[in-house]
Amino acid sequence: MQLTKDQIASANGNLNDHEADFNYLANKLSRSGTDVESLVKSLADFQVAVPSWALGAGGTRFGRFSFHGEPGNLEQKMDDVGILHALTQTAGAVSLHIPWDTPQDYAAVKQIANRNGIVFDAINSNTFQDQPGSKYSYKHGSLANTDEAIRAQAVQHNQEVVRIGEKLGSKSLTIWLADGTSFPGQRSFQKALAQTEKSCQEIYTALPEDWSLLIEYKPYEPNFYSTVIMDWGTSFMLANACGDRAYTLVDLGHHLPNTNIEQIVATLMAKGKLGGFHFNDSKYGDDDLTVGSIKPYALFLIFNELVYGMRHNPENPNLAWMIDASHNIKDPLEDLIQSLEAIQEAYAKALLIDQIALSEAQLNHDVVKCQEILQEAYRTDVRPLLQRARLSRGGALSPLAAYRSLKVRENLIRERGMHTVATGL
Ligand code: LRH
Ligand code: MN
Ligand code: MN
Repeated sequence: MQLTKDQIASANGNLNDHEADFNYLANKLSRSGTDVESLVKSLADFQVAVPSWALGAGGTRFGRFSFHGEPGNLEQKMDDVGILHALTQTAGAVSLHIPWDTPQDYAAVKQIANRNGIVFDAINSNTFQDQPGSKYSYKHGSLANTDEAIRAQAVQHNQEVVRIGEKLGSKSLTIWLADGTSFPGQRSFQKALAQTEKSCQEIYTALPEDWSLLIEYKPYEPNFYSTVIMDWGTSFMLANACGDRAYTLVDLGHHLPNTNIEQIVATLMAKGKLGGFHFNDSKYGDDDLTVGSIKPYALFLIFNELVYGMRHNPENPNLAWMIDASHNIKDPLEDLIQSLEAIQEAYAKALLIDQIALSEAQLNHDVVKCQEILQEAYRTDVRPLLQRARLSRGGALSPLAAYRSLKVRENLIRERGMHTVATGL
């Protein structure tokens, strides 16, 4: 199924209320010196990759519940990203996980992507599960395994993933390792780190020249005593050991409680080493909940640092933005629409921060003013700006309302059936 611009325009209906809301906000912001036109353009240009594994009702490792009309193959997943992009005009990229979503028919997959204006962003390898047909098991690790043959198999898998990505036009490989231990004494920390560094270097040196390597970290889970790439510092060290085109990837859920993620973002960007971002939200750990559902203010503070870094750290590359959220109780497309909206909202609010006034207040040690400046931006209802950005590209005034009024899920069920189970996670 594909949504046409006409269908979306008809779902949008009369835009008079939007015009009034937008004009009110635009006048107010203009009076305080904001260039509203360029702000709307920044929002319209901001694209986030949808992970192929979030399109089915995947959910948690404890249970999967079949969802109606969910995609059964990669082509159908690409169709779903097309629907999301048509509505939101923000989901112009997809991030594949291999082998969960290894293309069978490259031409068909590329054709769907082109038709929907979608590009292939960072591609993800998977050495945290045993793959059918593989000679060795990753039970005791992959890139950090004590056994050279197992490490070589894991390196080769990553190289294979790059070859797949090359056929699609991806330009970066994301690695996330489950390697670690669940009990003290199980493994030498130093040897595991050294093996991981060597394996990462092997992957990095085989990369095409215009590719980059994104190294994701996570403090615990699935191992519960130690994880080899446990934090941003370890990832940063490994990226430096690889070379200029290796970077750290921050997944919002991969931190110990109360970690100051915005400061990590600032530190990495100052060193030109923040390469990618996985958005989600959490209450406890790596909960992978809808972006902005639990801690929207924290997300805003993170975006404040991202905006600052994008303006002041030209040596930092353009970031690979991706959603990494999945659970099993919402319609996955509605959930992704909510995540995309939350990301845009946090970005818009961060763009509204009066940076000149903020640095002046910082120099004057006016702590109260500093907080007021941040919260003035945060308290602004930016939704009319998001609407304007979407409308400027032919998207929906309200993607969620349009999704429901156009009966997208009902149509997908008609096409694909009631009892469907997505591939992947
Ligand atoms: C690990 C992770 C990583 C994987 C994805 C499925 O927790 O965040 O990015 O590739 O989940
Ligand atoms: Mn992740
Ligand atoms: Mn995760």
